[in-house]
Amino acid sequence: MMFSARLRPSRFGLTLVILAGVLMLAAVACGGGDSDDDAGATPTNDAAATVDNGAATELELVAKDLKFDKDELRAPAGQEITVTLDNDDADMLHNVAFYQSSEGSEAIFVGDIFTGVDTREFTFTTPAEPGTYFFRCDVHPDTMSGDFIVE
Ligand SMILES: [Cu+2]
Repeated sequence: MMFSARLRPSRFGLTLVILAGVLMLAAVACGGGDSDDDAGATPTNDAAATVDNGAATELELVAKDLKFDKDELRAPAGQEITVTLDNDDADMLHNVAFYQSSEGSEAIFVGDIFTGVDTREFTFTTPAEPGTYFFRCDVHPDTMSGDFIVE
């Protein structure tokens, strides 16, 4: 009885030591794995990012006097693009939203509606399929819209 009473705490202690050891090993392994991944992946990612940035499409759209300054926006298919909306209408709400068609039912990307004068930048991925899509201001869809041409 006394023997087992002595054994249990020591076994428990041993278990703790083993657990601690396993956790430390896991932490070291994870840390090592992460830094290995970083070391291996960083140059590749940077190279890819540089190439992407070089070809990155940045579209700029100005909303003024309840009109967009463009009725056509062009972008490459299946790529992340940046769209800047410059809302030049003081105290007026505008946004820019991209849809599959002029029905405006299937959204590709919907930008926040915000009050002018202000500017917002959005990033989204264009459709993989080239074609003529649609963009509009959701607040003024009748007067502010255009073709979103994906090539
Ligand atoms: Cu608007």
